[in-house]
Amino acid sequence: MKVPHVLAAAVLASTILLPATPALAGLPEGHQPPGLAKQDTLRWVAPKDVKIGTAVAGGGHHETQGYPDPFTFDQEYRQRLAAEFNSISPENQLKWEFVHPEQGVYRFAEMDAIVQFAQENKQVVRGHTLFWHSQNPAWLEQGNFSKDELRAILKDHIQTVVGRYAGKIQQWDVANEIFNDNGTLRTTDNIWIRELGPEIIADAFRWAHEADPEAKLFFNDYGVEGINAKSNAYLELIPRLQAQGVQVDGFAIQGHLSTRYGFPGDLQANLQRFDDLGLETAITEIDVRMDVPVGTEPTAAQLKQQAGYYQRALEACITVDECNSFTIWGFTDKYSWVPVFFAGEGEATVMEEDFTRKPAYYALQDTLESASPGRGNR
Ligand code: 9MR
Repeated sequence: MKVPHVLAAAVLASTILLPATPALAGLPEGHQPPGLAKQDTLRWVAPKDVKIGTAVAGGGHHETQGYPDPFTFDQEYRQRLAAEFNSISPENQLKWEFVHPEQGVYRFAEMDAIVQFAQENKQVVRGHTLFWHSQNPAWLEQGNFSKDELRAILKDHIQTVVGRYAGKIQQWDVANEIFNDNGTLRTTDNIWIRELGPEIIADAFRWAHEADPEAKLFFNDYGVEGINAKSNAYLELIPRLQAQGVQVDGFAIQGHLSTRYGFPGDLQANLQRFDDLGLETAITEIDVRMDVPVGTEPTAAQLKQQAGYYQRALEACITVDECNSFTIWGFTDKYSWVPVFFAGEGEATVMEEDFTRKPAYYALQDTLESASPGRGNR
């Protein structure tokens, strides 16, 4: 479907963060500002029902490490964020330590700015995350609260945060990484499960649903790409919660991959078995890291292997009916979390630090385009 000219002009205007002036609206179709190839961006070539997303860099990879918040100042970053994607996820800005830094004190400015950006650029937002063992503030983890107090703290947090963005967040990673690799619940490091028992998981979903009945509520985890003990645990848990009347809409697979390991060839079959339960599925944090010793560049073979992984993951998602959201965990190596966490590894995203598109970018673009030839989606 050809995108109507008026619509194209409006999107172009918001994409480059300029006011929609009559002059801009009157540009001939196909006219693009230098450096912004509007028509071949990922969101423009994606099938209509597929959201193509990225994490919005920011919030810091380590509390102890100086790290700029590119969303606030990097204009090229912002332009590409708007031009390429129709779904965005806060990388850190909604995690407890950022949004709830002191007891009873919420800091919403960063997330408000992301939500506003999404609205201006006609993007949906994935909320990440409400219930996790990591990136919790010290006041919470070391607070020695009673069970009743903890329950009230969690309820207040979920209702306040979900309620604030009701109608503005499409999907929530309500619970993140609740299982160990062997499929047992994280009863030690997850404060909620440890202190309040597994039943609290259902309550988290109930409170989120009450605060925004329209939002789609997900479990999200890593290491669940294939069929294994951890993904089996979700396959067993979700229908059990639903049978209790708890609203769970989807299962999300993060997808932090490495070229050191083979591609998880059973990804599609795994997504499909959740789809068969009537659930939505999503890929929420994909990146594909590789070995790049300091002072070296990735080889063409490495980049090709990486592109293949991105492509196969996207194909798996597109093939499964209700897998309609595919998010990369950052789109430029300039701000990727990977080198900070994995010494000697990096290059995990689809663009170089200077935003040059890598083979992985083109693999995504081709896959989206061939999934729905000629259909414009913004
Ligand atoms: O990308 C995030 C990085 O900036 C943080 O320092 C890190 C701390 O845990 O979290 C990263 O994002 C994680 C996400 O929230 C959950 N899945 C794993 C991601 C990569 O660690």
